[in-house]
Amino acid sequence: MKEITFSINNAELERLKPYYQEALQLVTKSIKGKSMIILRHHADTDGYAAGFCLENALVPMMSTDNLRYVYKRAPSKTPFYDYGDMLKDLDTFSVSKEFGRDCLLILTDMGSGEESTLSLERMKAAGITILIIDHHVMFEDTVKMADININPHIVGGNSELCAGILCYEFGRQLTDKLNPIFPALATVADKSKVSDYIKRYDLEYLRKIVICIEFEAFNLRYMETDAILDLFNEKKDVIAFLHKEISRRMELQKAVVEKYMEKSNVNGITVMKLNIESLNPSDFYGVRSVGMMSGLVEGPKVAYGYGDAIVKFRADNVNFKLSDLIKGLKENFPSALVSGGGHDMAGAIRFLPVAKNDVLGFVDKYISGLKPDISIAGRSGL
Ligand SMILES: [Mn+2]
Repeated sequence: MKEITFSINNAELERLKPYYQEALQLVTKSIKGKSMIILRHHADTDGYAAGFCLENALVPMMSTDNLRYVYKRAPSKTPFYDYGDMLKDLDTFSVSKEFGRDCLLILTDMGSGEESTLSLERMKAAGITILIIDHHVMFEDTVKMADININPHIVGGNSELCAGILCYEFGRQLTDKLNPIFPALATVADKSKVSDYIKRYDLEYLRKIVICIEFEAFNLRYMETDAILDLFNEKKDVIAFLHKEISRRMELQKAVVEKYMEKSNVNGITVMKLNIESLNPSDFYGVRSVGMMSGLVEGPKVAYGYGDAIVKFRADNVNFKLSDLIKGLKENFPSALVSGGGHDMAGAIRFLPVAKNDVLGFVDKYISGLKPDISIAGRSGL
């Protein structure tokens, strides 16, 4: 196998080389042996970018008349491996096994958190080989289930090398035909601070495409179609009319958020909160309310939207750490059945509605102990 080279200079990528090496060997061997490969990716811009980079690299290597016998790509609405999705995949794999095929599950931009443990354990027990390419915070018991993990957190890194970047660099080892706009769009969408990929593009142009992708990804939900590729392929006319309408609706939503949020100042931190369940919580514009809220002010801030069973956070310039908050909640209120994750400055916590007051009270207490810290840049905005 030829030597691994990356398109950018990055110390974490360098440290990930042995993991790339191992994963490339696994994938190449699986394709040669006509294994059934299921590729699951998070259904957001970063996840789609990651998924398409892998698909565009892997599929041309598959020599078969019937691609569906050896390959399937599916988006995942959740950043974890949903148990129902897993059962569906397991069913597909069991048919492949009957025809004597080995099976490889690839998860990208998802699958490293605690919520994926059981699904992965079930897959592992069925003898399925698992590769996870992700940048989310890793839960130890979860990542042990995978045969190989490519995750910057393994090598002391953080989440800045998002999945679109990790998979672009992976795909580049196998083909030189990948469009560099994939990692650029992923960088913008995930608010990564890696500047290498976006340099060659106009930032506003990338942002425009990203919001259109997020819109279509949202509406695709569980569907498997390639239509969204039009946007990654920069179809100008589609992007233009989509962006116009999305922007109009966003402005309307922003006005709602601005009117109904509660704003206060805690130790020099702007704290914004909003009852998101009383808005339009499940439509494209509604789910962006917390991001919108956090984008309304500059400086140290915590924005959170709460419902009966969820709190969503966006923090910036403050020593906020979602994993600490979740740990504290679990210790203090085991009966709230708290779960959640994501990134330290942006993510969600789920809990039982019966424990709402306990959880929200603890959240307020946690926030009142925070301090501004401009060295900690978060993922505020949309
Ligand atoms: Mn991501």
